[in-house]
Amino acid sequence: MERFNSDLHLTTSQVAELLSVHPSTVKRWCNDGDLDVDKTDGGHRRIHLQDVLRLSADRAIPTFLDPFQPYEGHVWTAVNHAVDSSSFHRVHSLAMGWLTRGYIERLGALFHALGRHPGVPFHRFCDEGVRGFMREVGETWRSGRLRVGEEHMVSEALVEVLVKLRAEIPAPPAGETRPVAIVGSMEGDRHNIGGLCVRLILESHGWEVFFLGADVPVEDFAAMQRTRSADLVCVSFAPPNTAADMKRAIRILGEFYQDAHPYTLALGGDLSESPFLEDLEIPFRELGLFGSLEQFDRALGDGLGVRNAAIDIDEVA
Ligand code: B12
Repeated sequence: MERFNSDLHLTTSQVAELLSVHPSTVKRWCNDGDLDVDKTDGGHRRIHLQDVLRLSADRAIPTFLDPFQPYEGHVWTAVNHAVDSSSFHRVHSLAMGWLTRGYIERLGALFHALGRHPGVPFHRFCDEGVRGFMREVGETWRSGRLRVGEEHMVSEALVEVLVKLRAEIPAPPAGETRPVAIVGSMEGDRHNIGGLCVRLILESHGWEVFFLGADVPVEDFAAMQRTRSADLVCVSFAPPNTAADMKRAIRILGEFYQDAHPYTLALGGDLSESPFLEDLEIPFRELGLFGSLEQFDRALGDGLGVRNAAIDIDEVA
């Protein structure tokens, strides 16, 4: 039977990625005896995480696990599980444990590490990592096992993580004309983390975003669209708002719509049902309803909201 089923035995390429070095450097360290190495039944090298961390400490090579001492092993397995098995279950239970014990800085560091991990696309980080965890937080709060203060604390920590991740988005080339979007949460809705996720994904696609935050009067979306000549307006919804509130927003924005200032309207969030739109006037250039950032990311890649998205036929061919 294979001995190396432990999550803590790394392949040479995993070690290389963790230490930001070339795999051939790791092989040399193994051959020179700088790293203890074991072999699988099939003859492949396996290196224990603790040995990698010892080497990284000896040679002052930073890794994303540094802030988690002495829980590096837990974080390594949780993050790898999210990358390889597409399950954030371990990340969520680790984070929930830290939240209930008050290790909020560590929780923030975990989400920050996950949000910038090259193996986790940003839309998955938001849809499954952040939203999945916040649903658990909401349920735990509702059942009385989490205090309101703790729920506020974790919301603030995640806002901070998103702000940090935003600062790491590469700046667009100077002088480039960028498409413009207005992003905010529906009137009466104090939830703003979903809107922040939308802001970041747009900025990482090169958009200029005017972020209005939570609880924005519907007419203000229309007014800001006009003053900023925005190509896209994104409105975020969360319960206790309902599909009827979404429909109301579409109706009001439709009444304010001017053909001289065309734009695409994107609505999204965590509502249990979609609005019934058959009886509505839809004057917008396009209207998109999104249940996840994954769908939105795909639509942005397909040119959603970009005015006169010119397709260069030669380039496509
Ligand atoms: C954090 C939180 C709060 C915080 C918000 C802090 C903040 N800075 O945002 C505060 C304390 C303010 C709050 C207040 C309230 N909350 Co609250 N809250 C939550 C909680 C725990 C997490 C929400 C969250 O941030 N999720 C994470 C984000 C990333 O997820 P998301 O918003 O769904 O966004 C994702 C997608 O939907 C999508 N998306 C979102 N918007 C858009 C827009 C576009 C254009 C696109 C493309 C995509 C998109 O992208 C995101 C990434 O996947 C939820 C639990 C839950 N199940 O969601 C309860 C929850 C939503 N709240 C609830 C309640 C009851 C309330 C209050 C009424 C409590 C009270 N008595 O005061 C108030 C309502 C205030 C109001 N008028 O809005 C209930 C709603 C129940 C219901 N069905 O009515 C929930 C479900 C908790 C529960 N289990 O009971 N809340």
